[in-house]
Amino acid sequence: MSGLQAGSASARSAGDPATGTGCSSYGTVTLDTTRNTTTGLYELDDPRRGNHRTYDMKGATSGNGTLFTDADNVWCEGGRQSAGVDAHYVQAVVWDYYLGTHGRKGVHGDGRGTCSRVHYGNNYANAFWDSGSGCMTYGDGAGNGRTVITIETGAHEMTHGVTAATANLTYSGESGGLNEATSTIFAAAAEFFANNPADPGDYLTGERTDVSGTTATGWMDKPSKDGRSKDYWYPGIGGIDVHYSSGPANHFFYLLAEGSGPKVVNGVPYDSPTYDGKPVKGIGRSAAERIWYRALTTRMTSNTDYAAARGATLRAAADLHGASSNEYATVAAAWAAVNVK
Ligand code: ASN
Ligand code: ZN
Repeated sequence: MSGLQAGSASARSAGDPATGTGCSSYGTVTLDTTRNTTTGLYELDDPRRGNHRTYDMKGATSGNGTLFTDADNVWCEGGRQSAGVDAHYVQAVVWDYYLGTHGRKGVHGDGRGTCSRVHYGNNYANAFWDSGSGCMTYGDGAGNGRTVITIETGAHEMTHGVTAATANLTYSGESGGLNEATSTIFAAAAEFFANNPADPGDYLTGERTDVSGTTATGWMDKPSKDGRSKDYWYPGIGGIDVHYSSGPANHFFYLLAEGSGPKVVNGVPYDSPTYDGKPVKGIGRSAAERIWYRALTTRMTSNTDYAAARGATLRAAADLHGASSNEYATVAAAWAAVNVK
C-alpha cells in the first residue's frame, strides 16, 4: 500500500481507503477515512486528501496527540470524538475549496495532506496554524464547548499555512495585516463555497463560534464595527495588532466583490463605506477571490505592504482580465476606497 503513504509526514501502517459517516455540528457528513489493515480500526486519515490526519491532543499544548480511531466507521459516539469529526470534515471542505476554485492541492500545493489537532489546552477559545507541526489546531472554547471548529476557522487557519507556503507574508507590520486578511478572505470564500445550510456564506467572522456570544466578531464590509479594526489605510497602521491592521484589506476585498453601500447577501445586511465617498461597483466574489489568490501566489512576498499589495492585485487582475478590463479598474477603485493609492 505504498501509494497511501505518498506525502505522509511519518511512516504509518498500511491501510485501505474507506468512507465513513460522521455526526458533526453541521449534521451528518461523509468522512474520508482509512481502515488500518493491522488493527482493523478506521482512522481519521483522509486518503483522498493527501492523508490529512486528525489527532486528539487531550488537553496537551505540544505534540501531535493520538490519531482518532473508530471500530465501525460511523463516527457518532459523541464526546471527545465530536471535535475530531468536525475538524476532519472542515479540512475536507477547505481542501476541496482550494482545489475546486484555485486548482491548489493542499497547503503546500503538492497533494500532501497536513493535520488537524483538536482538544488543544484547556478552555482555549481560539484556533491557530502551528508552523512547527504543520497542523491546524483547535481549542475547546470557553467552558470547553468546542464550537471554535467551523468552516471559517478551519479555512482561516489552513490559509495561514497556504500563505506561509507561498508569499510568506511576515506576521508583523503591514505584511502581517495582509497575512491576516488573506486568511479572513479565503475563510469567507470557503464558507460560500461550502454552501452548507447550517452555516451560510457571509462576510463576517466568528458568527458561529462561542468566543464572544452569538454575534459576529468581525465585519468585512466595515471592519471598524468591531471597535478596533481599521476601515482605511493610514501611515503607521503597521504598528497595530495584525488582526486590526487587516481591516483595510478585508474591506478592500468586500468592496471588490460586492461593492459599496447597503446590500443583503444570504440574508445578512451589509453597508460598506468608502474613504472618498465615491461608490464602488463590485465584480463578484468569484473574480475577486481569484485575483487575491493570484496576487498571493505569484506577486506578493514576505515584505509586501499595502502599497505593494495594490500593485500585486492590479498585476493579477491584468494577468487574468487585461489591463483595460473593468476588473482591473475596480481593483484600483476598491483600493482608493480604503485609502491605498
Ligand atoms: N486564530 C488566530 C489567527 O489565526 C490566532 C492568532 O492570533 N494567530 O489569527
Ligand atoms: Zn489569523
